[in-house]
Amino acid sequence: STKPVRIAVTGAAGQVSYALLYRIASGEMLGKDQPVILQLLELPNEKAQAALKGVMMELEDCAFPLLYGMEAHSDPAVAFKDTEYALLVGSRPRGPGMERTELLAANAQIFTAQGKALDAVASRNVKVLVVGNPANTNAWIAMQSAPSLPRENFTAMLRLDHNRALSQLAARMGKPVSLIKCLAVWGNHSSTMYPDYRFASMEGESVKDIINDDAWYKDVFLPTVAKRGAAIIEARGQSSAGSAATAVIDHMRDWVMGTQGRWVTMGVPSNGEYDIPKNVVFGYPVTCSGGKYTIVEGLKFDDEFSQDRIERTLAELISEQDAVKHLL
Ligand code: NAX
Repeated sequence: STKPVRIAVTGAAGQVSYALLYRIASGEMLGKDQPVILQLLELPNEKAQAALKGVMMELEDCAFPLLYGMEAHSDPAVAFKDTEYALLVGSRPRGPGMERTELLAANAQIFTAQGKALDAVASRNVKVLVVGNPANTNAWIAMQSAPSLPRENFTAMLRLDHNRALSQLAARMGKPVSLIKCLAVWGNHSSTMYPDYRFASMEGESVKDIINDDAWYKDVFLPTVAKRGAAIIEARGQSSAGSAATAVIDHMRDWVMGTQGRWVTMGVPSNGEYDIPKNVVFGYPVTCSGGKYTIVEGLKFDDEFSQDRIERTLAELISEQDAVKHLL
C-alpha cells in the first residue's frame, strides 16, 4: 500500500532511538514500499526537545523516499494519535541511590499515562512494543491501562536476548546463526531469563547433542547471555544501542511480515500457557503469520533445571507486578 502508516517512538532522542529511526525511515522495519510518518515523543524539557529537533534535522538530511512526515511531541495523548505502531523506548533509568521499588514506581507512572493515551487515541489495531526497562512489567502496565485495546497487541522486547543467545550458540558450533532453529528464551527481560536450547536444531540435528557439553551450557553460555548487557556497558561505556535497535526491527518486522514457521522470542501476555498466570507479560517462543503471533505450545518441562529456571523468572515478574499494582 502507498498510504503512509503512523509510527510513534518514545525516547526518540535517546541512543537506542538514534540507532533505530534511520532504519525505520529507510524501510527496514515495514518494507521498502511502505511510507511512514514518525510521531516522536520526548520529555517536555528544553534539552530533550532540542536534541529531538537535532535528530529530526538529520533524518531530514537523509532524504528518505519513504519518510512522508515527522512530528515532535511532548504529550503522549497527541503523539499516539492514530498510530498503528508504538515503540515505547523511553523510560526512567535508575538514578544514583534509587531503590528498585522507586524505579518501578516511576515507570509505572510513565506507562500508565502512555497506556491511557494509546487507549484514547491510537489506532484500534496498534501494535505496541515496549523496550524501556523493566520492559515486561512496563508492557503489562500499559496493557492494563488500555482496556479498550486488544491485550495481545502489547508486547515486550526479548529479541535482543534471543539474538544474543543465537550468536553464542552459533559461535560455539562454528556455524552461521541462520542455521539454528527453534531456540526459546523464557520469562523476564532481565538476568533471570532462561535461554533454552533443548528444542533447538541445526540442519536437522539437536543443538544440545552437537554441543554435548552441559557444563559449558550452564556455566558459560547462560551467564554470558544473562550478563551481556553489563559486559557491553563495561566495554563501551554505554548500554547496548545498535543491537537493541536491530532487535526492535527484527521483532516488529517478524510480527508484521511473519516468520514462515521460524520460532522467535517475544514477551507477550500469557493466556495461561505453561502455567504462567494470565496477563503476565512473559518471554515465549512464538511464530508469526498474518500480523499475529502464536505461542508455541506443547513443549515439555520434564527436567528440574528448566522448571526451576521458569519458576525463578516468573517469581521476579510477579514481584515486579506486586510492587506496582496499587499504582494502576
Ligand atoms: P537513553 O537514556 O539514551 O534514552 C532514553 C530517552 O527516553 C531519553 O532521551 C529520555 O529523555 C527519554 N524519556 C524518558 N522518559 C520519557 C517519557 N516518559 N516519555 C518520552 N521520552 C522519555 O536510553 P537508551 O539507551 O536509548 O535506552 C532506552 C531504554 O531501553 C532504557 O530503558 C533501557 O533500559 C532499555 N533497553 C532495553 C532493552 C531490551 O532488550 N528490552 C535493550 C536496550 C536498552 O538497554
